[in-house]
Amino acid sequence: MTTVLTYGTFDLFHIGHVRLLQRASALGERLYVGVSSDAFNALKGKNSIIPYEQRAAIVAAIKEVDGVFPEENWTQKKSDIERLKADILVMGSDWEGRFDDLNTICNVHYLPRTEDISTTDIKKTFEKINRQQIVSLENQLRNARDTLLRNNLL
Ligand code: C2G
Repeated sequence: MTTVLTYGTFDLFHIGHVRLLQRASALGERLYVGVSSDAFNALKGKNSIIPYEQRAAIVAAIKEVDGVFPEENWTQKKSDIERLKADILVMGSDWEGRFDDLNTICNVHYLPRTEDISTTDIKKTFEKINRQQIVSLENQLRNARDTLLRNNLL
């Protein structure tokens, strides 16, 4: 029974996350996922939009996932691998090489990231929409004010 382990924030859950979990799952019979806690995200410099409980529940609902636990720090991977008897640690290619030191206790495997999708890009899209909405509202207010002024109502 091959056990696979992976970690992530999984904020604003998207297809890149799904594909990573599906490919990780295909490497064994069991897949466990360490989901970054809100506190650990802050340490990683990532302010997740969705709180840990919901991010963990979403990942746990993926049919390929057999178990979820909190990732609280950078140093718990070795004890997680031993506790879960993980045979393979899988991470996306943006982490290439970062966890090779764990090769002494399990296979470390990096999978290509899914192109053209990221939580950061999703956040930027929303920020852009918000900015456009603010500009539009400012223009409407300016037009209304000019109309009131022209009619000596202001
Ligand atoms: N991922 C991917 N393709 C994307 C986006 C993400 O394959 N377009 C992968 C990442 O490489 C990672 C996993 O999906 O393996 C989760 O991504 P994040 O939620 O961004 O996780 P991250 O912040 O990289 O946390 O200790 C390891 C860290 O907890 C990993």
